[in-house]
Amino acid sequence: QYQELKPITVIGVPLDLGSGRRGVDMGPSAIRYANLHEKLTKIGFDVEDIGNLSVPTLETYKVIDPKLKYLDEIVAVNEKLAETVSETVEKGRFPLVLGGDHSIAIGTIAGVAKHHRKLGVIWFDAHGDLNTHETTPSGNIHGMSLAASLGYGHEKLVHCGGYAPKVGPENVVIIGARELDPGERKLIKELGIRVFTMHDIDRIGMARVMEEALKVVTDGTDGVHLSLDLDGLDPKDCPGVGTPVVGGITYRESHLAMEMLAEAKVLTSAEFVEVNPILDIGNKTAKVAVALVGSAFGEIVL
Ligand code: EXY
Ligand code: MN
Ligand code: MN
Ligand code: MN
Repeated sequence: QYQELKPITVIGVPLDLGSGRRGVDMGPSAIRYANLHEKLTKIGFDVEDIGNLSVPTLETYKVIDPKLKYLDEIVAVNEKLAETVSETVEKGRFPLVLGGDHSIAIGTIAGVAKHHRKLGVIWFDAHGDLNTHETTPSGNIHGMSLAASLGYGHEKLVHCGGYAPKVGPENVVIIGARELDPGERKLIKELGIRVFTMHDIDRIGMARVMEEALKVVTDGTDGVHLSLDLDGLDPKDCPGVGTPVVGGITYRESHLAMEMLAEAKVLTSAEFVEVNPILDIGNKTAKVAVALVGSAFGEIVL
């Protein structure tokens, strides 16, 4: 079953503890404000929105380990998210998760992976999110979420949902990378993770990148998760993100990627993360997120 036929459940996760700054906790509201519900119902989907998970705020917690900032709070939210996403899948509904910083991918993927024999993951991001507490330059857990889903990092992150790993490196593809740390480059080499950097996208074009990417995430898998970090797009199109990096994916390239995903009819879960309305201009980034959701769910596939 793919997104074309499934009813959708929207889950908000206003978490900002995984990122170094406030603001992304307002991401879910900004995306709803940009008419997400209307966008999906207009395409013809049955959409329920279960609101936001309850999440602690930055002011009320102190950092215990500077290499794993707010670990316990983030683990608690992700355990709850994994449960909620898993229940959604069990009800035969498509989980559409709104962030919140990218550490929520740990919970989303934990909630989804156990329902699949083998899961593919498309990680659309300027970053690799492949650090662990041993390699992180910031201690921010949003930069560790893909590593944790692959089974690398602090065991409380790796074992979210009570099992590990969630996904194999042979079924992961990163699209849009343009800021990778030494520890991430090492892990990419060791695991042979397919990374399409901005250089690759410039060289071979997004259409070819998506053709290759779709091969990777569907090879032997029975489901594909899209983890879309809005900072994967160029800050000119998406200024309202936690960690902007110049020279990103254009508005049209990102739509082409989503439209090809819709045509492939392989998506079984998705999350849109790192929208920071504080840094945004006229809710532009949230509007892009909603537009991309529309493309990913077949708005223009005739
Ligand atoms: N690689 C840097 C770090 O690990 O701190 C920056 C990570 C940014 C993560 C954002 C969500 O993509
Ligand atoms: Mn409705
Ligand atoms: Mn990210
Ligand atoms: Mn990022």
